[in-house]
Amino acid sequence: RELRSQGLQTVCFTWRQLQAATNNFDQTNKLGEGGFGSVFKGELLDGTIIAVKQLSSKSCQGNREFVNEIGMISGLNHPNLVKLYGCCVEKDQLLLVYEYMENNSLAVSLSVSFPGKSSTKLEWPMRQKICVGIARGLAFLHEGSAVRMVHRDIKTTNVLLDADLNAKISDFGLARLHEEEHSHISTKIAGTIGYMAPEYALWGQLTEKADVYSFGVVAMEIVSGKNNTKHKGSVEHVSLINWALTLQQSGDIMDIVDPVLEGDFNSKEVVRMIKVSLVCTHSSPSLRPTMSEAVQMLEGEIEVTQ
Ligand code: ACK
Repeated sequence: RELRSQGLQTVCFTWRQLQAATNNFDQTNKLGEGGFGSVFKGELLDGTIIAVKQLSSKSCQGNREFVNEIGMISGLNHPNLVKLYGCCVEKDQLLLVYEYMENNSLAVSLSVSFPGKSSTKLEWPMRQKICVGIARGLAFLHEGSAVRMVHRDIKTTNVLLDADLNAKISDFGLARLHEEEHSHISTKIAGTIGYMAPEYALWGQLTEKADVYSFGVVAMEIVSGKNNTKHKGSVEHVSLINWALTLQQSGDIMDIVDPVLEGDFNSKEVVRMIKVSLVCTHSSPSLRPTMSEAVQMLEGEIEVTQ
């Protein structure tokens, strides 16, 4: 009702349709789970493969995020955003229906060997394409669509890869509308430690530059092959970005690069990606580029200035 009153166009699936599509939410159809609940693979009668996210919590928070997610992305169309097909609110269930993404999340793809590919790891051209894809999706969210928004939870588990390894941003449960000109101060900080911009984590100062910071961390994970969360609190490295900065300052910038990529990349592109990651994670939000500038930097159309 709340969504209809906002005039939103979302396909309402019936419980029966989704039950049939997922073989009654059979465990063998389960793609995985997160704090929100479980995700099931399904097939609609017309052959469309779908992913059904079943929110487990009936708590206020789960409800709010559910309504928020639909409100934020229904009607948004971009090749780098996971498409929401619709939802179902029957039988006390909260279900979101998305396009199916064949190749897991970026977090999984960076950490495990890659089936069906010659290399056991994601090859450099793919990593470059994924990084630019995420940047394009975010640029669209920030500047390209009718509604402008901040995602607030950009991380490698929220980037999914389709059959052709196109990166698509998912999980809009925490997304917020972008506040024009001045920054919005949030009293409730939400997001993921390790990816959160310092000004947001410390003072709740929320602008699109908070996503730019998180993108920079993700870009560093892509180029280094290192898992940001594993670095957290480790004795060796305060954080992935600090570790990279130390290497950059000591003059060994190429030591940042994932060792499995040896000989497999164009070093100019790799250096560019490292620089973009570092400028995006600048401690001062005003010195971070916009996401469309980051796209141009990654593609070599404009220089990274810091
Ligand atoms: O990394 P994964 O394989 O990709 O495991 C997680 C899991 O569900 C919990 O989020 C997977 N997942 C989420 N949305 C989709 C989707 N649209 N298509 C395919 N898998 C998905 C995600």
